[in-house]
Parts: sequence; C-alpha cells; structure tokens
Amino acid sequence: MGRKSAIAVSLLAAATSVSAVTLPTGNPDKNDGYCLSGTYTFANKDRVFDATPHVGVPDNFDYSKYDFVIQNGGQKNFRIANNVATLALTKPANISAPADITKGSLAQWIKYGKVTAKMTAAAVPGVVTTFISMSERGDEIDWEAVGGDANSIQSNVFYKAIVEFQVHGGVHNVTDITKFHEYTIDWKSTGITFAIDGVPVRTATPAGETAKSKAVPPGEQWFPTTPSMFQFSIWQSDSEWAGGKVDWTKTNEAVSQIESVTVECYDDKNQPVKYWPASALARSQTAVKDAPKPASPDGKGTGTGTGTGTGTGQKGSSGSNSNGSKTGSGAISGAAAPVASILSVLGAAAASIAAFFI
Ligand SMILES: *[C@@H]1O[C@H](CO)[C@@H](O)[C@H](O)[C@H]1NC(C)=O
Ligand SMILES: *[C@@H]1O[C@H](CO)[C@@H](O)[C@H](O)[C@H]1NC(C)=O
Ligand SMILES: CC(=O)N[C@H]1CO[C@H](CO)[C@@H](O)[C@@H]1O
Repeated sequence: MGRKSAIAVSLLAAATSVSAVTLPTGNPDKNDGYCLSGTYTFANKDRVFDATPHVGVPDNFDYSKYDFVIQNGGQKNFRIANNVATLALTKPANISAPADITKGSLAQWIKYGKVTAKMTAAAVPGVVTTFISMSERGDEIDWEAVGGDANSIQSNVFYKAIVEFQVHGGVHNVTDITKFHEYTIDWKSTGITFAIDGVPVRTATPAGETAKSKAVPPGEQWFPTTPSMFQFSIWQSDSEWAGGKVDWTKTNEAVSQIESVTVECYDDKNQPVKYWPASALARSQTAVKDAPKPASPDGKGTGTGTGTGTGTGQKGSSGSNSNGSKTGSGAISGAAAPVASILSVLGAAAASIAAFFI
C-alpha cells in the first residue's frame, strides 16, 4: 500500500498522534534527489533530528547536520544508545487501542542506489518491522518482517501509492529476525534486487511487475522511479498476516534495532558514484560554506549522527499494512569522502535547527 492510504489506515487503526498527511513543500530534494554514499551509524545522537510527527523531512532541512530524521515516536521510542538505534513499540496505556507507530528515515532522497540496513526485527505476533523506500508520490520498495514468523521476511514493490496486495510480493527465509542481519534494497532503473546477508533472494524488474490495476495508466510500468527516503518503522498491525492481535499482557514492548545503513548512490546509468545528482553536491557545498567553522581543521573528523524517525503504513503484498519508519544516524564513513567527511566534521559541531512541522 502506498503512503497516503497507509497513513490513513494507520490513523484509523491506531488513532495515532500523526496530525497531518500533507507532504512537505519547499524541499527540492524530494524531486531532484539527494544521495551521498557512505555508511551511516548511530554513534552520535546529535545527527538525528526529531521531527515527530512528520512525513519526509521538514522544509529547509539541513542535511549537513543530520543523517537521520525521526518521523514518529520521538526520542522516547526512537532511542539512540551504544551506537545503535532502538525503535520501540511500547504497550499502550489502553491496550484495547493499538500502540503508536515508531518511525524514522535516513535523511536522503535516493534515486537510484543500493541501500543496506544492518538490523533486527521484532518477533512479537501482530507487530510488523519495516525497512522500506518511500517517495513523495508513493513509490515504495519494502522489506517487512511480520512478528508471527521469526524466520522469514517479505519483499514488496508499490507504485504511485496504488494498492495492489498479493501481487508484487515475496516471502524469504531468514534465520531468526531478532538477530542482526543485513537487508539490501539494490534499486536500479532496470530492476530491484533484494538480498539478505549479501545473498540475492529476489529481483523485481519493470517488465516483470505487471500492474493489475486500472489505476495504472496504459504505457506505465509498475516500478518505482522517483527519489525516495529509506525508512524504518515498527507498528502494531493486529492482522492475521502479522500473527494476530498483539498480546500486551505478555510483553511491554516490541523492538527493532538498527546498527548501520550503508548507501551506494547510483548515477543515471546505474553506476556507483559518491553523490547524486550533481545538484546534491552543490547543495552540500553551499551548506558547507554557510556552516560554522569545522571543529577539526583537517577535515577528517568523524561526524556521527543519530536520528530517529517514524513512518506510516505501507503494506505488504501479502496483505498487510506496514507502517515503515526508518531511523538512523551516525557517522559517515571515509568511503564517502571528500564531501561526506567535510559534512561529518560540520555535523559534529552543528547546532540544532528549527523544526518546521506540518
Ligand atoms: C480503550 O480503547 C478502546 C478502543 O479504541 C476504546 O473503545 C475505549 O473507550 C478506550 N478506553 C479508554 C478508557 O480510553
Ligand atoms: C524456507 O524454509 C522452509 C521451512 O524451513 C523450507 O521448507 C523451504 O525449503 C525454505 N526455502 C528456501 C528457498 O530455502
Ligand atoms: C491494522 C491494519 O491496517 N491491518 C491491515 C493489515 O493489512 C491487511 C492486509 O491488507 C489488512 O487486512 C489489515 O486490516
């Protein structure tokens, strides 16, 4: 399911505190893309911006200061400690109502790229853990772990927020989702390869994902083609798909942990590049120019950031809504130098920015 409908479902199902579904304006990145290759961790919680509740990133978001954005749940449920982000779904005061989703994203708009998250998922029946891409118009690529099965994870592809369940999904074995695994979304214009711990398990191609819905105009293919944020979330589904209603008498919270997110940006020929598009670099450099003096003159500082985010529902093809949110924060690895390392240094010294809530 696409973002808007998923949000609606999420709001209905959870009576969440998400107050609006209006998407942010004044941010060119969501249209043009903003991708910087590197490995992002949660070594520095100052690099995680709490925008709860929010979709996307706030207007005028300063990418040089933050690696991750928390979109729902706040720092209370998107916790950064010991270099790891823990996304918690906490037992609601009233257990007859679903818990509020915890969601966050890597603060980039990627088209195309290979993104790998090292993370754990909750094996609590009724709970869904997600790692997904989400674009402004609802193009979406999903990893979704349902709490009712600790030994599988599902892949899915959505286009323009059009709901076509059980059409574009797959179910893949993984040994114990509560342990750290590396889940990869390798998204090229020619196809999406899903990999677990470096082993490809599925490739979805534009020609292979035939749309069933009349909502897809003739001549268009069911394939994500718009800049997307990579989002993490944990949410209460209560559906049969997810393992039934969450039993809050047995647990006080369900958690997913993220250790790192590694990004390899692709250019318009699906070739790995340090950044994409060229305007992303230009904007980075503008930020660098305007930013306070780096704390470390050698430009080799290791900026780290933490972030939290929240996401709103997406659903798996097997018929589930997943509110995916991703969070992450952290240091940009040296692989992304020189731009990323400059940004890292600046990030280490950065102050917080104003929040623009919708
Ligand atoms: C608890 O949640 C249920 C389901 O939303 C609702 O009907 C009920 O009124 C709530 N109880 C309280 C005390 O808020
Ligand atoms: C996945 O696990 C099931 C249950 O253990 C097994 O029957 C099946 O062969 C596995 N599939 C693959 C592709 O390994
Ligand atoms: C809570 C919620 O939205 N559950 C939905 C999950 O997705 C399945 C399949 O689409 C729906 O049947 C549930 O209602």
